[in-house]
Amino acid sequence: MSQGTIYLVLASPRSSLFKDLIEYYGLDIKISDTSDPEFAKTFPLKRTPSFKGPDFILHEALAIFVYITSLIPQNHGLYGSSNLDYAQTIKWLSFTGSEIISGLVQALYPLIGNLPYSKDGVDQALKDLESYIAVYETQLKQTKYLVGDKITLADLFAVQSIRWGLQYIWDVNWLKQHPLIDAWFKDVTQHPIIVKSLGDFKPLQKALPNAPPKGN
Ligand SMILES: N[C@@H](CCC(=O)N[C@@H](CS)C(=O)NCC(=O)O)C(=O)O
Repeated sequence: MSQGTIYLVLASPRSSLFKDLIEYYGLDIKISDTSDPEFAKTFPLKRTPSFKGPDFILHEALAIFVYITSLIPQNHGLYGSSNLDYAQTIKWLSFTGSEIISGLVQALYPLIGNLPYSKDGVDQALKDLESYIAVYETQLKQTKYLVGDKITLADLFAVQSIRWGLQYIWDVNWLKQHPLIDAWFKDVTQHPIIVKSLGDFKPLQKALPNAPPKGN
């Protein structure tokens, strides 16, 4: 019996890892998108990711990660190997899904016309993002990965948002200024679960300037 349907916007850093997990572990979950009429009917807020199980629904990326990874039979180590590792993994998933992705939205959307533009607003959002990225960096000075010496779901999810940033507001020069993030990103994106989608990723040579969107 099908394990459910997940609704994703694949370009989004909150959605992209779900497809890789489902395919890598061969889960019987249908991948659908926001054009599916069932999506708007079942999830009136129309936010992704959203999941429809056999007799329940879930929204919130964090909850969907916990549920979907519970369907993977083998001891996959995606949350590390102790209760504390589990808590740390959840901490990083939450931090990435809230602070980092919301920060990226605040910096990027005004540049592409999805939010009203103000130069100061974008500068502030970029500054806020630097302080969030510094939280990853502080951890990566202490441990090879976000939760100790092995890659967990925390890293696999976090690099989705770095990838999104590197398609718009950060570039090769930004990576040079963040050597720990650069090395960690290159390493994590070779992990077997995500290498197919991110292994060949190339960051922008030149990020979008802090300027009103073209056409305005
Ligand atoms: N708190 C939710 C946020 C979900 C969310 O805002 N998703 C974005 C895409 S990344 C979305 O669907 N935006 C469309 C909208 O808000 O209408 C979660 O963690 O999953």
